[in-house]
Amino acid sequence: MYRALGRLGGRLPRPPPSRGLTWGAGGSAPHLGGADLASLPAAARRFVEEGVELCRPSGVHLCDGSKEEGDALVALLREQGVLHPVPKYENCWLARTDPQDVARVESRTVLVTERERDSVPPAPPSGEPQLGRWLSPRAFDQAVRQRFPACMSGRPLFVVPFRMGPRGSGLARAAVQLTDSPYVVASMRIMTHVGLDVLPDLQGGDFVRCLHSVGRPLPLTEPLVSNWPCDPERTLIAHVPDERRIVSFGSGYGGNSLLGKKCLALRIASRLARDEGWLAEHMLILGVTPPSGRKVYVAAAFPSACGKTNLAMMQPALPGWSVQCVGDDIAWMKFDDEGRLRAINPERGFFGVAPGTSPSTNPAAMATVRRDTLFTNVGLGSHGEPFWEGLESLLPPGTSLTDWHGRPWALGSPQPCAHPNSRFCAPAANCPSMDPAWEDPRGVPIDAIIFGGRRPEGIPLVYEAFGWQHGVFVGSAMRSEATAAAEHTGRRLLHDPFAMRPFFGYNAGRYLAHWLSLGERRGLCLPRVFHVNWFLRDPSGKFLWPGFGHNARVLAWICSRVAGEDNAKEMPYGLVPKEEALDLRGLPGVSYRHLFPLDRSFWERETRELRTYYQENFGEDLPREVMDQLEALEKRVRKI
Ligand code: GTP
Ligand code: SPV
Ligand code: MN
Repeated sequence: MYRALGRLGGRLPRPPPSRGLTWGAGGSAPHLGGADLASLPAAARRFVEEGVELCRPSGVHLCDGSKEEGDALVALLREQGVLHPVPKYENCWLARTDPQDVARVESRTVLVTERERDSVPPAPPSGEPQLGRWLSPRAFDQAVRQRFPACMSGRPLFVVPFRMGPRGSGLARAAVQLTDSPYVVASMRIMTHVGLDVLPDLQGGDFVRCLHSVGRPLPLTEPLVSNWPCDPERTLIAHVPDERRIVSFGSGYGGNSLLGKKCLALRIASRLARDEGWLAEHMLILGVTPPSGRKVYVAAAFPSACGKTNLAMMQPALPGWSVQCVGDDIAWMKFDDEGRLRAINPERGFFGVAPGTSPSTNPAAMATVRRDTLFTNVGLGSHGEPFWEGLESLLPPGTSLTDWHGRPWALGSPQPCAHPNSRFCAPAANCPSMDPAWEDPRGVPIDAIIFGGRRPEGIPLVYEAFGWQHGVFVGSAMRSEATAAAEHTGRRLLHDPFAMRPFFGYNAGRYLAHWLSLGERRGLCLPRVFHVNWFLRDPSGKFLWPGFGHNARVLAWICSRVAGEDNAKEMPYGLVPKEEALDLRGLPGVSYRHLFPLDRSFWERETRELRTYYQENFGEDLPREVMDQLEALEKRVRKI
């Protein structure tokens, strides 16, 4: 469907060169060096030619992933006024976006399939669809035609060959992103493996095709805001899973534009995973080692801005325990020949929430961002240090501050200094707590899967599911307070099954069926399933649980369950630690009773709302087993 569109742009402005580096029209080559386009395998070259024909860039640069290229990109971005130095840190830079381009835009993110039902369950009777948006191929063609022709005029096109996943892993995937944003290229170089060694993997044509434009051809018809090109009115992030294709227009930030992340590694990959019998999940991966005992790897799904990065990099507040990080956002998992679930992190960097990150909450992240980091929408101190909410105590006396808009800012101002969804983009290799196996092509063996969300009341600190089907139900029933990672506002509770609500690459009902089907397969060693909630609050709004490093206390109980200890008691919603099985020593004011509430009216409300949610959003695509689990829970709640 999309190949035809390439022709709409007319003939190639000039044939790609047979040798040499970058080529450009009328001497406007970006002079960034770069590799010979002729080195591209034929299928990739055709993809580039189609992109050029459609978008009409001023030149083409094939990225080689070299250090020189990185330096040249930074120089270009500084010249364009996009990057500003962060001189107190080493090779660190700050970008400030147009305030209209600060987070993922879920309302403009779509799946394109012939049949609507392949993308989403039947439409809810009222209100907005919650489990993804479908666009017909015809409407998609039209949307592309309205946006892409000549959209890169005056800007160079970067060809970014990249791989997600460690070299040699059966799960790793090759891809090519075409983009007119050097900021995106600089970020992709941190988040994925970019390099010419990916080219051989493109040979068979089996690579994910990613096309991205900020949508601001030159000359500009209106001035940029903060030197940040974007077109919020016409933003569209489209996925064509049948063609392994991603097309993104109008935004230059985060998951909208770093197409390896949510678009490829979750939406496209979840579809591949279903077809091929594996799992692509919005999960961190960590290894936890008890003082004496075997290391346990866990994968945990929390919605955006609910604590994945913090948990993945946690320094345990329990003496003798250690936690090591494999990944902070995405897990690709497959059962091996012995029936063990093995996980890889398809990414090579962190795109982490800045506010709240501090030496006391996440020292590993603070160490990680000291060098080679791109900060976006954080504040800047006059000594050349990045600043955000949570770092107040680090400020040298007399520091003056600039907020994320680049305006003077004073402590105590009503508006935050850093945007709530400001982020750091940093190489994982910088993180002092990376697991020795984080790039192991075989992945790490997963013994437990943890779900969680921001639940101010009713949901206990931790519970274990009764079994696999109940575990799938627990994942499907996840809810969490809205966060700044997308355009939602306020403290509203959103349903977010498996933390995948914005990232399903196909019908969410079939996704649940895929998870259930693993429970039916013979010979698999299924991980135990847990649910955690670090975010219980007292009536005054204060957190009841200290969180962060203290979450190791919960991991310790999870490890004991994996080891087969008999230290749980049954509640209507699942298994909780016996009082003596959860180490709460040294936590004054934290009471077991408050962390494990059991309130019949809460659970009546919760199950009622869940039933309505399932009916309205999944309709007949909800697997029977999930409804059976809800009915069983309703029955247990009636007995409270
Ligand atoms: P995405 O990158 O958007 O997917 O978010 P994430 O899931 O990685 O969340 P992250 O770890 O960045 O945490 C987001 C926010 O939650 C930050 O402001 C943290 O300070 C806060 N947070 C994380 N863990 C805890 C915790 O254990 N307790 C409390 N109270 N806050 C936490
Ligand atoms: C999220 O929203 O879950 C993120 C940020 O990790 S983004 O990469 O923008 O999707
Ligand atoms: Mn994160």
